[in-house]
Amino acid sequence: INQKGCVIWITGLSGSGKSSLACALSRALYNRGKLSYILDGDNVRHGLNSDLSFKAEDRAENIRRVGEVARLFADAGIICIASLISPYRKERAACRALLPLGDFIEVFMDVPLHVCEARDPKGLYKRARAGEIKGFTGIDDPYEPPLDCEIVIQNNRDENSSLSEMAEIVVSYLDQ
Ligand code: GGZ
Repeated sequence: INQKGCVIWITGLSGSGKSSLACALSRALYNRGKLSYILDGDNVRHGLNSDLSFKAEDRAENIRRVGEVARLFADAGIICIASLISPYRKERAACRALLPLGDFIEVFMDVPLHVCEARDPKGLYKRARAGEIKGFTGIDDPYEPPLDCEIVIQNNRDENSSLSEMAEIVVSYLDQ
């Protein structure tokens, strides 16, 4: 296999497009003959992390476990794409610290809350505003945006940047 493993860590609010970018990125890498694997928060929470809730300590554990699994993938030479809200800087930094310098690429989906809320693909923001979901990120639970990540993506899909263009931003970063 002609590739080196690494972790691409996509963080951002619910509805910011993390999962969509992860899929587009995986496709773009496949087209270049690169093997990747997606660890998506929403999916992993159905299996490996099905015992975890959304309270702070469980989110921290969710992130920790995904970080450890991502490291295993990277060790195996696979490009691991982790897409989780991962709202806390401390836990993201701990995941970064598991990898050799340069092998953890943090991507911030920089989408304003009001845009995510207007999209609301699963109606979760509506339910959070109605008080039916407690501790929803961005509404009544914190999100700490990265201060110095490798890539910032402004994802206002309707305006300019298409999914494949966003994926290309990450792919060209990896090419360097
Ligand atoms: C945030 C929640 C919550 C609460 C359910 N807060 O957009 P989605 O729906 O499909 O993805 C979100 C997913 C978040 O899981 P993560 O593992 O990425 O979160 S974290 O990194 O903070 O552990 C959202 C849904 O689960 N969801 N309840 N209270 N998102």
